[in-house]
Amino acid sequence: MTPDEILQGLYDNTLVGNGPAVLDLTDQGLSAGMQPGTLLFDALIPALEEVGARFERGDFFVPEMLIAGKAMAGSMEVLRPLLADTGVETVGKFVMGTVKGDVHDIGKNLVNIMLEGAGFEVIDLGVQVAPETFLAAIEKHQPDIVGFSAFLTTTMPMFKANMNALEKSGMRGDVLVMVGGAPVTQEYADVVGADGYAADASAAVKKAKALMRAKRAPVPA
Ligand code: B12
Repeated sequence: MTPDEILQGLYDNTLVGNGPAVLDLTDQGLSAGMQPGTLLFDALIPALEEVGARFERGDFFVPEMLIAGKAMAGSMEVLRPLLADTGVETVGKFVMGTVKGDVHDIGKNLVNIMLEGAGFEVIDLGVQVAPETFLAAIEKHQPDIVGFSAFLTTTMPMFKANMNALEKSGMRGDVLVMVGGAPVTQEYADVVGADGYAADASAAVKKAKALMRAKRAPVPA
């Protein structure tokens, strides 16, 4: 197979969520001497972007997003350490977790996969993440953005608890905050003082990228 055929195959198979083929083509590409960054930026990320676009148009639904994301995640397991070695610059660093009291993680994981697909380094703290755990992770990893996910009306108030903890720690100014989850709305995000909200994984990536652009090129005062 030529490098172009490998890239096309990676793109096509990621789009349809054919995990074993994606993994096989990743191995073939690397064995043929292709750069991990080429496989990521010229095939996997464009495929996930297309998945996001199809989802927005209503041509793809959550299951298609999940299987495409999973297919890419398999390849990322192989590529991640190699990318770290070659020093490919990430778009930004994102710490993500489902808030305390909440075990829903399917939506969060989908956002993580799409963020990784877009070139973010994602540190996933898992579920039932207490405010102090978020704080410790922010201190340790110094992320650009922290994401809080909640799927229950009873756990959404943890956003405010996390924000208060951030303020109290003095780190609020160092990190942007994004919130999301099935019951969360833009209005609720505004009330808790988050910097960004998104209703789905594709919109989350767009918002995160926009926040990074604003951060890197702040409007002069
Ligand atoms: C699967 C599921 C479960 C699974 C979770 C498995 C898992 N590993 O996640 C299990 C069975 C464990 C579960 C348990 C419970 N669940 Co439940 N669950 C669901 C269900 C059916 C699907 C949720 C889901 O994963 N959707 C798929 C994803 C992809 O959803 P999504 O919203 O589109 O995700 C996107 C956005 O939210 C956004 N997003 C998500 N996180 C973030 C974060 C950031 C930063 C950003 C920017 C964006 C973002 O991007 C995502 C990807 O596109 C929903 C019903 C529903 N239709 O939502 C109920 C639901 C959420 N559960 C509900 C309830 C009540 C419970 C329980 C309390 C039931 C019980 N009595 O035990 C427990 C609570 C457990 C706990 N303490 O957390 C209620 C919540 C009602 C409410 N408003 O509070 C729901 C709505 C069902 C209902 N209609 O009653 N549940």
